Amino acid sequence: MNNDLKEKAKEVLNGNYQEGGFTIPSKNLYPFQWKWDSGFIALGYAHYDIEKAKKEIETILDAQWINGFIPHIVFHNDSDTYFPGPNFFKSELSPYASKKYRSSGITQPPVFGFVLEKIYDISKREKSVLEFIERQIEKVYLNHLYFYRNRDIMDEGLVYIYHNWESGTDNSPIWDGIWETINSPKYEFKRKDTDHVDASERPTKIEYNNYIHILEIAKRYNYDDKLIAENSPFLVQDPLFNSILFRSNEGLIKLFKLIGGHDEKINYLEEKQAKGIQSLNKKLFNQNLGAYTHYDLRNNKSIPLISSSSFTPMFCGAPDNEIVDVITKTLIHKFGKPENYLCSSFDPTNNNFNPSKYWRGPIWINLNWMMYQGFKRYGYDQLAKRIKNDSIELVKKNGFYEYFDPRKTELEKRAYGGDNFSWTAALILDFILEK
Ligand code: 2M8
Repeated sequence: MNNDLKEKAKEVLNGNYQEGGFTIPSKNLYPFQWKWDSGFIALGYAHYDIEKAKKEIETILDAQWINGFIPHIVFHNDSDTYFPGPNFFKSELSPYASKKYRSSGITQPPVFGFVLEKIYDISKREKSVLEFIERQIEKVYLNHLYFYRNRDIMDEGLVYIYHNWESGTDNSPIWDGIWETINSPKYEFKRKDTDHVDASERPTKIEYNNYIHILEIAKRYNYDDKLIAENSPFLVQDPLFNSILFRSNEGLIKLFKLIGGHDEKINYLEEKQAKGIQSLNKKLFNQNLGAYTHYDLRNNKSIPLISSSSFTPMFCGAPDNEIVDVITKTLIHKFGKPENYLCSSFDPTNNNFNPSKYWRGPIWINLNWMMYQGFKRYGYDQLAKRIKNDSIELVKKNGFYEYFDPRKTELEKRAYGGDNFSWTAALILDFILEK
């Protein structure tokens, strides 16, 4: 029944594959390799072309810095269709930066631990895939070490992000209050995203100015983590970012056990994991809202807003059954009205919800995929199925777009952003082909 969709998904991925052995998220709009995109993309390839899956992971990990950091964009190639590019980021400012590739100086969620685990399962535990994992896993472990050594300044097992682009949920209303605390000077720059996508579907000019401002601060400190932690006006503990880190810890622990001989690393990760989950439940679970929320470390207060990130701790198994019951009710009550597809990226009952603007409301297939995994993990099969079916239906009706309108009513347009978007294709493939 879904054969057509499957073939089209492969076409999208193959069409975005580049000669250098990596895959761009979408033509023109995102012409380089992005960190968390590449993880989801590799997972999609694993279903029909394991060599491409391996290559995708190899090329992103090859750009790792010597301190374990993995940048959010790797500039393997030149392109003038994106801003900010390599000449803006100037990764060479950091003494740790890769000498081989230019890159950004911010990161994105650490997806590779769980991606390697999934790829191994998809390959039906093939020996050559485990051998490949053995060759790559140290780099992924080093990336986790980087986070614990540099981004867990309170020693809580929770790591911070210092830029909204690090969260992956770029212009979420979650950050609005932080922007109000920052008085960014006006920068001269030429955006390129609105050459490709209608401005109404993208962040505003004022928001972009703030994004640039935080990057300028990081550059002023040569991307030094300690100085950034002391000086950046944006310092947040994100439930999504941390849940992905924890789910990837799980993947690494499982794979290290399979490989054998890595007891010290396993112990280290298990210790961090236990501490992190405890802190996540204590610090980021908001009993009044019935959801996990972000914590603003710079201003020392929690941000009382609900987004799709609020439900992702289920993906890493953090909440107990009581909390799961509470957050599921919140999801159904606020996001799950019958007239909406699941799941909006931001609380539809909040005044700042916008169903067509990027991370301020539309549905994203990667968030749906993580939530699906989370609900399945806790045995909420009906809800998991609804999320999966909604995702497939949206793509079937509208194409492999970047994000989708949650409203089921008649609309002139309900799919937005980049077309032929790689992670949409990759994760729809996984939805259709998962065992
Ligand atoms: C979007 O972010 C980039 C900056 O990293 C942008 O708007 O230019 C986000 O959706 C992010 O999560 C994603 O990884 C990236 C590429 O798909 O695009």
